[in-house]
Amino acid sequence: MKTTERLKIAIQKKGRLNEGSLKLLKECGIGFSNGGGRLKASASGFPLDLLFLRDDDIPQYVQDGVADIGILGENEVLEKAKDVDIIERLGFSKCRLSLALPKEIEYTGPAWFAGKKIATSYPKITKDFLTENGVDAEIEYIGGSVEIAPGIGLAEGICDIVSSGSTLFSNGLKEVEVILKSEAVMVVGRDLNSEKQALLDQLRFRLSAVQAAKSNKYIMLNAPNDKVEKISQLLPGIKAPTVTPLAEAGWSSMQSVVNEGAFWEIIDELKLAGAEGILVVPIEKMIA
Ligand code: PRT
Ligand code: ZN
Repeated sequence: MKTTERLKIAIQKKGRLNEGSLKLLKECGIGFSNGGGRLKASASGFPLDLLFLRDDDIPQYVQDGVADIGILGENEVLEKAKDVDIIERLGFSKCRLSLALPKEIEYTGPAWFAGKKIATSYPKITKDFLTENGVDAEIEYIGGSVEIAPGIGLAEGICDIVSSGSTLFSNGLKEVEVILKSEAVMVVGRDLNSEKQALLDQLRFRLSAVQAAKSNKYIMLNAPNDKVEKISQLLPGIKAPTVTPLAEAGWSSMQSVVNEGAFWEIIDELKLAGAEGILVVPIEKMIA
């Protein structure tokens, strides 16, 4: 289909999501040049315009149609609760949103927070969690450096993003409840026209090829001919493995695709079955 439309994607201007978002687009064959920290850029390799925004603003802009799609943390999508749908989980910027307390406190479960004050930049998600657990606590919104709140007497506990846990640790806090496991996601507004929808489908096709490639590896190995059948059963692949004769009589080369997780489970079995010279290499794109 010929189209004059261009899809508009909002990504974080600077911060933890910026690099991962641009890398993912690049892996989808989409490049751009952004001289001088502009707000907007036109991509090459796909009819796409990029808008560089604060992540907090992305749900609103996508809801209003200023951008058609956006990449941001799931935590921010749920907190802002705008009219947008999550259509892809992108697997980077993984973190969790957790409740934390001074480490010396004995935590007894969500009821501990009843009548207490919790400092957070995520008042909605925190409130929803408390409501679900039937706990009535006071929420104190603060925009940043939430981890210092208990130390300065602003609140008894906090609800904040945790990644390695070192920020909590160095502030004498411990994580007591994980409210949300978050990662970067792609969101879409509710009314794309059909041309933009078709572009989005193409972009998602590229994304799925990139994501599939990341979770699979290409495996090559040598095997005695009489072991080929047994080894074939161990290698799931997209279809059956490719088997070609080696220059050495009685031996074959076998090639297949394996899920990265499954690879470590079958490696011992492959060796036991007689596989030698096993090579595992990354796949750049995978279309099943
Ligand atoms: O300027 P803008 O508003 O766009 O950026 P921002 O400052 O709001 O966001 P930014 O760039 O800090 O984070 C963007 C998104 O990255 C978040 O919404 C999360 O989805 C995700 N993310 C992943 C994180 C972290 N990891 C993270 N570690 N966001 C924040 N942190 C902070 C956290 O707030 C805490 O202070 O890092 C500290 C904890 O890290 P650890 O490793 O010490 O546990
Ligand atoms: Zn932000």
